[in-house]
Amino acid sequence: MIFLEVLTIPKDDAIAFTFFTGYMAMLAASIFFFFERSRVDGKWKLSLLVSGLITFIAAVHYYYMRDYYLATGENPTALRYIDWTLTVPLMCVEFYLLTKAAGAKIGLLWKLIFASVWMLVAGYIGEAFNPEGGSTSHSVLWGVLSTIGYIYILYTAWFGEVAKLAEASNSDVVKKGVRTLAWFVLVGWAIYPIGYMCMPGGWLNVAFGLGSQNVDLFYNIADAINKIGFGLVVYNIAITSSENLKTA
Ligand SMILES: *C/C=C(C)/C=C/C=C(C)/C=C/C1=C(C)CCCC1(C)C
Repeated sequence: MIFLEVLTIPKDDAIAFTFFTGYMAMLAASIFFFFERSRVDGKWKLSLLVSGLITFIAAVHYYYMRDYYLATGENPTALRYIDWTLTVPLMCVEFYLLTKAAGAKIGLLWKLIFASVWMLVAGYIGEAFNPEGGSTSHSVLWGVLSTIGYIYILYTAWFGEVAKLAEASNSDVVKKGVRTLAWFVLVGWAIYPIGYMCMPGGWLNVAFGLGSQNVDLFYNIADAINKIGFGLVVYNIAITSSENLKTA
């Protein structure tokens, strides 16, 4: 007899639950962004396409991460970082597209992409090469190196080039929108290091006994907030300024 093993969610597994809802939410958001493209003014279509690509790339990775997690009970670290290495630079593209009308140069985009790749490569080394049983010094060293990239992006969004260009923009919608995205980077992105510190040897793991399964719990919640929320802010900017155009 052949038994086909069907993977289902155990009733008490909150992390599996967030993997499944995360997958569905990312997929639904992508369909929404792709369809809504037809309703916005031409200059916003690329921004909405990028919003949809961010959630779509995440949806595909969630599809695999869900199954990986159910089958092994482990953190899908490689899939997670492949997802982020594609989607975080696309979020940098969103900042660039929003500030382009105010004079943003392509160099700004490259600096943001470099900082995000730095942040993610260091984070990956921290997680994937954490010695068996967990090492605090390893996790702290790579966590701190990663944070340098994060702070650079944070600084650029709040006080640096992105903030200055948005301030100089003649559109109030863009000004307010970029400020909202900067809040996402400050508050929403800060959830990731919390998840990181739950790995074996990480500060929260050592100090409060938070198990390594919490890494995925924090990452899944943060991804939903940041990828879908970020996209909705961009959508809101696009639809509001398209409507302003129509009524003007
Ligand atoms: C859609 C995915 C996003 C927006 C991912 C963002 C990821 C981060 C901001 C990760 C940051 C990290 C640190 C600041 C230090 C510890 C290692 C990381 C990679 C978790």
